[in-house]
Amino acid sequence: MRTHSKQRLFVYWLIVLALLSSQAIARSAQAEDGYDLWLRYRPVEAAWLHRYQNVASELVGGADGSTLLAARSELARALSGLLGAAPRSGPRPTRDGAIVFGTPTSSTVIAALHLDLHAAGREGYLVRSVTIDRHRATVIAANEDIGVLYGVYRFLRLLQTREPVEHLDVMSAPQLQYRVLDHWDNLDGTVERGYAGASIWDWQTLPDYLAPRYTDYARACASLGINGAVLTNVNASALSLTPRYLNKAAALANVFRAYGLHIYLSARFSAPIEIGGLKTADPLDPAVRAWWRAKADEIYHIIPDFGGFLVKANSEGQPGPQDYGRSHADGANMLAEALAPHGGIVMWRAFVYSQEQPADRATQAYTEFAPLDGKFHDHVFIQLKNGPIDFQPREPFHPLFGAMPHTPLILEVQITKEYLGFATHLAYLGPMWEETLDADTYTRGPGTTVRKIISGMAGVANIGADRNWCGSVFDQANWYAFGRLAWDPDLKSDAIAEQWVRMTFSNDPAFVHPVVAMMMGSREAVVDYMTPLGLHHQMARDSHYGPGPWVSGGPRADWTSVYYNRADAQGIGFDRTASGSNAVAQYAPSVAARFSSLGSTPENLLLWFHHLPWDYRLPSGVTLWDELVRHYSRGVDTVAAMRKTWAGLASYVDAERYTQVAAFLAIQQQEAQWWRDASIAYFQSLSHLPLPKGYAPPPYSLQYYESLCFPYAPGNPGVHSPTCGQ
Ligand code: BDP
Repeated sequence: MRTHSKQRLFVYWLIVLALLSSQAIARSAQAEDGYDLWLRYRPVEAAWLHRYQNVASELVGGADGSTLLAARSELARALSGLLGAAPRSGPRPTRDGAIVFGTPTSSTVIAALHLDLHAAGREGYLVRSVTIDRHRATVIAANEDIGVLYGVYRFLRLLQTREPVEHLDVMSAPQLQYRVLDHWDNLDGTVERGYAGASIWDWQTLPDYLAPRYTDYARACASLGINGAVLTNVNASALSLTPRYLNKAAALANVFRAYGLHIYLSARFSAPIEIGGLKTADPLDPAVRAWWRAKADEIYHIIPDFGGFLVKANSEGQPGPQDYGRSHADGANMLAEALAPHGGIVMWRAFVYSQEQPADRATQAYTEFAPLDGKFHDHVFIQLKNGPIDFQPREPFHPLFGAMPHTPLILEVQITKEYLGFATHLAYLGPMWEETLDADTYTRGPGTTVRKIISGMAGVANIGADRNWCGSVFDQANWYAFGRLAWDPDLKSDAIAEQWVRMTFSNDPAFVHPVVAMMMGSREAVVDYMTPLGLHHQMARDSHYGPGPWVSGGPRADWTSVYYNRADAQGIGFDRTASGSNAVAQYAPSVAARFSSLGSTPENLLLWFHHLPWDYRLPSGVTLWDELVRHYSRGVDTVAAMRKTWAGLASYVDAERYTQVAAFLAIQQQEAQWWRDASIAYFQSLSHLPLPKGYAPPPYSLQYYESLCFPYAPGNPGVHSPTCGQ
């Protein structure tokens, strides 16, 4: 009996232990809520532990200055997470495996190495395996402290992605000077085109409360080399330039400074009237000019490293210099003159088009800005969206990239997926941006690619107060890819995806390979089920949620879908050749010739440049109508395959992130089907053609799809009673 009860007790304790440890596992799985982004620093596998411990046993450096302290604290945090214990610290290497970090000025150990840091420039770094006092060490050196911090993140990335680190010699410097996130955040906490909850800037509690999240935001940005953040929406409120809000912005700048992150604000052109009490905002009026100069002085007094202004002027109803008969150059130069004495810049957007203008919307920015080339102040940068319309799933490159050789240009991309399925659709945007960077403008002969022309990249942020920052885990990859490409636009999007997957989920090749493949095909899937073969701007009015190829009427033609698809009983597509709007003429002659001829227009841009009959035969022999149906259906099939891939990977991912991705993929599949069916239903009502064999008809009538209405779709805070179903 007694032995029996002992056994029972033993079994009892075994069960208790099993329960406790399963709870611990559940808890650790729960901890993976996405907050840590790609900076998770989870323990490395046993096989790597010893190797990495041998190169990270001691920290030497980072005694003074907030940036070096940030570098030290990131190293300590990361190494204790990855290797289980924080390395010891000392003034010099005392054993093999020290990490020596700093600048020749901050570190005598580094100064004594006489490293050639010329190529590192102001923000770059060198990570090199060296011998110091007969001890093997890794030096992370730079000319400025911020380069050291960037180098630390590079070194940590090597560990996180399980690269060998014994023989390093990595020199890296950013190719682009401006690497900026544009937040479209409003002072009331809403976010225009935001799908990740409310704004992360809590204006109400600033400047007194500094949420830890602000530091984590800056860490994430610095880990990618992002060096600027525009805090406020391009549809700007003048209030953000009043002392109350400037003090709040200054508090954020104080947090960001250590991480090399400069803040910028969107400037409302009419601010001199709205908050300055002037009668005009005419950029040639001396009182207006004086007001902006005083405003710039005031800002720099409290934010000495302020980056400058981002301006949306005379665009979609925003005020601007044209309200006074002045040009964009007059307006931009006035602001530049106010900022330049302090080193600030103006990022002036070329996203302009006017409803009074009968010309093809795709041509209007070029028409207004190309003649102004060379007329801007040195501190003005013209910011261009990747394509001539508006962040569509696929656009050709913006013709202005090839038309302003005397003006520094910033490429603006949209990280938040306004037109690619919000946060619920898995669409990795790396390939899309790579496509733009790769585009050859031919303006100085072959090889004049967009990446060679630009001075900076701006990304419309997808960040909000959601616990996982971006609304979905896979949308974090787009923040990541933006930052990596802004540092080095030569990077390949598949390599970036692989790094991100390894850091965000797992280094196991059985997980990495299928997930990277899924990501790499995901943007094309969206193009397929939303806007194949060069179609564009086919989404629902205002909210941009779901399909709306039938959208017509309303306040302006260039906000409708029919304006862009031009579909009727005969055919579909926008003729932008010489027989149509002649937008092709805005490109260099060889590019114009390629887009003008049907034979040489890339098939994926066919209907962007050409209006074609439904029965037009593609080189494959398939008719345009059949090919459209095939693309719509292929998009849905790709999403179904992505779902299947993900379902097979559950064992590699914690339950919380796995479940959300799986659920979102299910939503994406439903919505891809909806896009396909609604688009086919509408276009078939015009073409009157049968579906090709084997393709299922839409399950509902066109009237049904047209009647769907979503007044509270996210990301559209300004519109209180959106029109539905038109
Ligand atoms: C469009 C958005 C709108 C923005 C505008 C812009 O729908 O919310 O204000 O771009 O970039 O894509 O200014």
